[in-house]
Amino acid sequence: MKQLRNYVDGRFVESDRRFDDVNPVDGSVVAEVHEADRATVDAAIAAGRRAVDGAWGAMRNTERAALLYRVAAEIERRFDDFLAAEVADTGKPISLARNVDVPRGAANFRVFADVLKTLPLEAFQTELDDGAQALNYTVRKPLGVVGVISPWNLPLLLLTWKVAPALACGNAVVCKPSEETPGTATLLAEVMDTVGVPAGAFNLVHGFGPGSAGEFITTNHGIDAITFTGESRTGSTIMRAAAEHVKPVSFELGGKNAAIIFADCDFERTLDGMMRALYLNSGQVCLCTERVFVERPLYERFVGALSARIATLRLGWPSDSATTMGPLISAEHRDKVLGYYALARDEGATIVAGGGVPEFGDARDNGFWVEPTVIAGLPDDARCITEEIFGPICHVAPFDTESEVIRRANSTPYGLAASIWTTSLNRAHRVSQAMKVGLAWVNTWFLRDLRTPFGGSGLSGIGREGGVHSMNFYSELTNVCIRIEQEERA
Ligand code: NAD
Ligand code: 6OD
Repeated sequence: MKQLRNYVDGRFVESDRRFDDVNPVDGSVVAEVHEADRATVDAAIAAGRRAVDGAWGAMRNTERAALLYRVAAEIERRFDDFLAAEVADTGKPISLARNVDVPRGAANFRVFADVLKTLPLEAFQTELDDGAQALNYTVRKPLGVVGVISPWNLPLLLLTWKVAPALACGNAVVCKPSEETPGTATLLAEVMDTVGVPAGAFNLVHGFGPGSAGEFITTNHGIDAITFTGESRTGSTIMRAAAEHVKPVSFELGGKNAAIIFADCDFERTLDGMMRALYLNSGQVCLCTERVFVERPLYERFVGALSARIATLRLGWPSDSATTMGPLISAEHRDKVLGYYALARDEGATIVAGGGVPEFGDARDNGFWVEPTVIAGLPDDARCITEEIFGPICHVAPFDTESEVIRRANSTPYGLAASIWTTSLNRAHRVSQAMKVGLAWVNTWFLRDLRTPFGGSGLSGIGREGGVHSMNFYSELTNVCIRIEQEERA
């Protein structure tokens, strides 16, 4: 059986406690994972501290950027290994991992190396009342040892999205990937080892959240900051742990994202876009849409066309290039999503499409599959409309006016993403700016430029990452203020 080990202070470390890494396609075991105990996590944090105080901390920006480019190149050289590991852990279609997950794993390192090389210092010239001047300039220093805790839905993409800028800023990292998807993180440790990232700068510990590696990271006083992607409830627990020593946190959390479709939209493009926004990665993307509002004149046509398109989704083996949808990540998550399918019926929804479990007549019946689903007819305060489900399900509802739909779309404690579909330029600007979200897309969805701010408000998170925003989170800024006399003293 393949063994996935921890990586601490530049060495792969075993553990007596092991757990299974399960393939959600058919429930088979992919690998045995070595769970880090508290001593291993403490050792990783101590190694991180030594790295920041030692060779890693002393490294010049240009050298650090060069190392990050080498990480990107090595991920690309081992592209097929990363692809196989990501697909085995998640069951996602190989086409998706090939086009999104693995390329973004490499791109995250390249982009933040670029940002590091081009980031200017901030400076202000201050004129004083007595005629003298002051020159203020700001220098960046690492925060220290950063705990990186990531989820299972886009495992490599989301881990590297935080590891790359944290390393670019000269921090050491102690990473804990989701227990569901430890594969690509372990390969990343191999990459760090191969390209010569100094011992202790990158550490990887495997395990669970409470009572395991996740909690051991967040409660260790040697951690200087925590960056986390996952459920809002977990973010709240981590925030409590971080509060004791007032550690900075960056949180990318859940969403209950709305799409607003106006009657003047480009219908076919909107339908294409919505199929991605609803069912990419089986709806397991924090940005996915779960609430669709359609302007009334278009409502029946849109619902009919959406149902017809859902029937063309191909639930299949990940290796089949025709497959367009995979399983959910785990039995537990499948049961949660099916619980919402049942709740939708209890709340009085009309099941427009799906709503069940597919049958394959082969090993996939041991996996964690659900049908892509559309529901309708629920009031805005129904639980299926207000709670994040994180599966291939959406609710469609008609609306009559722009102000009405803005109010309804914004009436959620989450604030991550929205998409607006219209050909009216004025409406596009008006409505997207009125959305209480961190990310508003117009006539597109999940189109990313890694220099832009990414994050959410409310239950969807704290802070923004991306480009300079990441560099600001992962750096400690020191302002240097120098008084400059205007006259030479005799
Ligand atoms: P999760 O919160 O259950 O787990 C995320 C990570 O936190 C895992 O590594 C887990 O082991 C760890 N963890 C759990 N409890 C912990 C604790 N008490 N202390 C420390 N670590 C702990 O989330 P998930 O189920 O893996 O991911 C799905 C969720 O993530 C969804 O809610 C989704 O919306 C959200 N998400 C948000 C974004 C974003 O950018 N906003 C991106 C991806 C996923
Ligand atoms: O594209 C990104 O940088 C990013 N953080 C995506 C998050 C997707 C959520 O599942």
